[in-house]
Amino acid sequence: MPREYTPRSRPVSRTPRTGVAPVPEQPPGPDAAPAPAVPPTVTPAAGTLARSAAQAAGRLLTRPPVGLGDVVPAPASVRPQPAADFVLPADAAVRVSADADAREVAGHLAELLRPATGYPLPVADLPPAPGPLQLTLSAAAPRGPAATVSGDAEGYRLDVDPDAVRITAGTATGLFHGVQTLRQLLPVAVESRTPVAQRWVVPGGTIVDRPRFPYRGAMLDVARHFFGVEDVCRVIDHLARYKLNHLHLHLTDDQGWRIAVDSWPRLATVGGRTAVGGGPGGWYTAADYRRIVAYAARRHVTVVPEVDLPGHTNAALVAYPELAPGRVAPPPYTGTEVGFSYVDPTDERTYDFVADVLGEVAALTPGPWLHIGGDEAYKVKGAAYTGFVERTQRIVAGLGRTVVGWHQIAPAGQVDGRVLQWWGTDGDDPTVAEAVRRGARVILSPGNHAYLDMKYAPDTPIGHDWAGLIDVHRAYHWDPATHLTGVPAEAVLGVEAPLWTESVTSLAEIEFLFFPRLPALAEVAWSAPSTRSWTGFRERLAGHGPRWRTAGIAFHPSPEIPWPTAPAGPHLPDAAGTHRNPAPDQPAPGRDTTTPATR
Ligand code: TNX
Repeated sequence: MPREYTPRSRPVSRTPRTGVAPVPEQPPGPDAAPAPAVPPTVTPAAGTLARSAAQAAGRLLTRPPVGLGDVVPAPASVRPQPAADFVLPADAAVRVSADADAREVAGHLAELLRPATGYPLPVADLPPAPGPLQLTLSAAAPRGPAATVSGDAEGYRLDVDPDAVRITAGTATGLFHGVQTLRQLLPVAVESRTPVAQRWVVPGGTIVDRPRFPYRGAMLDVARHFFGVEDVCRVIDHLARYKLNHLHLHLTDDQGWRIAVDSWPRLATVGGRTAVGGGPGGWYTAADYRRIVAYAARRHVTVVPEVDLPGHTNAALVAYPELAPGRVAPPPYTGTEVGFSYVDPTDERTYDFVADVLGEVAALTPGPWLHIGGDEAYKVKGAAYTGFVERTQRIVAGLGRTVVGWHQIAPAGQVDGRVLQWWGTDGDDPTVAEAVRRGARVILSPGNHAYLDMKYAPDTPIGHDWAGLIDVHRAYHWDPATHLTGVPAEAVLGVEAPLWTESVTSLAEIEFLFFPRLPALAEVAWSAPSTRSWTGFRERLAGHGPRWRTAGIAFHPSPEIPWPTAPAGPHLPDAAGTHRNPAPDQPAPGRDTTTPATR
């Protein structure tokens, strides 16, 4: 069962912006272009007046409940055309360029829309009949940052007029992001799992969009507490919704080893049996892991596997004591201290282990990255540490992959393309700046802005506070391009929001810490500074509360966000202070293991 939360405060009431129709005119979103000039007035005849009054009344009844600018993360450009709204017809097909990846995206759009609309939405190739929903691959489409991550440009263009919604992109990934935008432009009820009688209106106009940074991610620590494949897939859905394109899985730590390795089988079967607080743990078989990778790939999310070395290895040492200094098996560890364990960097057998494990993980992982951890290895100091990291980096390069490591690996020698994941709390790190001068790139995960395991407020019932409290404003209010002294924007690959799970035991708790901060960090990573403002963000984000509620996603009803007044009935926040959908077709979020909670 999800742990009960003590409500911290009630959401601020305000006039509903979503979920109630009709809403006469939406003010343009914060990113909207100025309204077109009003045409000159002439004195009209009575008949003309009557006709235009009737048209105006008709418009009042059909104005969509969402504004074209109400998108998170904020798009690069938004031009509303209030007279050009689109209504999805029940017999619409999704028409798509004849390309296998684009067809997948069209299938994904149809799957998103079918449950709530109840429409059949067949998928068919473009041309011959263009039809009302069109997904087109075009070399002329907006692209976005150079293809530094996956060779994939991610921009898209969305045109909405009364005849059609057209998404155009250079790649299937761009089309996919356009689909996520379209989803947010439809009424809240689009999130329902059962058919809703509703006019499916999309606001007219044009969005042209592209990401600011190519790497936008979140991390899930499946080592402290284990989360099964279904939970991880649901997390991937959350990332995709906000155009995040990397899921970093922290697969190994002192408390548990979570990935089967054929050449060292006891890592999973022995090292996987523990978790923080003494629960049963668990691990992914190769087939489980492939399912996660495939599910992510269909949502244009790349999995970044982390094997944390040389510290954070107690679970591995329990399974294979020959890797331990002195070859003595330590007891299994289910507490929450860090920095005490390490594999012996002076023993050749350690490097067989590292090569075997990384080789198998790489073979299961199509993405370019292998994350080698490197954090908090307090017992492996100086040259022993940098020597270990450099050898491990060479192993990764030999596997044709790019090294990612926590920023502690900065002093080690440079290998091509190396990426440091920075998790410090003050923006001054000369060692990282020096590594950047030697060619390293940086993923920013500042502990005091991006760590989703930090509490929102002193009374947040789960989470840590060693890096400070992180409310939504703190998650939102920083700039990756200027955050670290001596690390220029060109060296910043992107942003990642890590969720460590010492205190997190269920999917509902993951969601409670994700929402609403994950969308805030997604906007930091995706949106150009000129389109971002806290005022605009909190207004746009407010409309997502009802979406999460309808989708059964738990969230923290932060008092910083002007949530619409919850409609009466079952969608009110429950007594536990999180919002969730009680619809019977929703599986109750929760873990499939029964690990007792620890604080
Ligand atoms: C530090 S940040 C860690 C993790 C903990 C986390 C808790 C980093 C690279 N290491 O081992 O889980 O703090 O917030």
